[in-house]
Amino acid sequence: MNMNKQPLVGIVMGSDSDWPVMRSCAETLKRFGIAYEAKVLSAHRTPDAALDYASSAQGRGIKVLIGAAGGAAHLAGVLAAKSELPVLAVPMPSKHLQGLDSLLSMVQMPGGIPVATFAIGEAGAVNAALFAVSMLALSDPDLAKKLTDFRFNQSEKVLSKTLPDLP
Ligand code: RP5
Repeated sequence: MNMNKQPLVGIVMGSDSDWPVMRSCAETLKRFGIAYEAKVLSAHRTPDAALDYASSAQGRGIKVLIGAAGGAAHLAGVLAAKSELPVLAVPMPSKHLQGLDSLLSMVQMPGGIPVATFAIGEAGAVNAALFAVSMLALSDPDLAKKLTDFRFNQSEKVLSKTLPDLP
């Protein structure tokens, strides 16, 4: 992302095939004006690069890591193993098990190395971004105001819905 700002959130996904889902995570951060970096790194296909990325993230000014992967989805856990930053995990809808495998792989972390796991797919991708916004807003009043406005507008949108009359 080119916002000429220090990236605060690192979005890492196991494959570029995850991007169609994770794009909504990046879009949500962008909507709040949060600079992020998005990368493809795999716990299995590029293990050394994934470990290097995680261990250097905090030193480079990243505040939150978001890891997305599908199938045997170990990426978020691997990031958490090498970084004390908060790690948010987004299970990808996998080809054969619809993401249940991804969800279970991500959520069942051993005690001591936490990963916060979100819903499978796009809702999880958006919510991981919104959760990062909430964390960053704790020390950024302008961002906190944007989040309040976002929630207000979202409620207004829902309340304005009408249902069709029965014929
Ligand atoms: C995981 O394997 C990726 O996160 C992706 O969800 C899944 C399939 O990857 P591709 O075979 O599409 O590259 O590592």
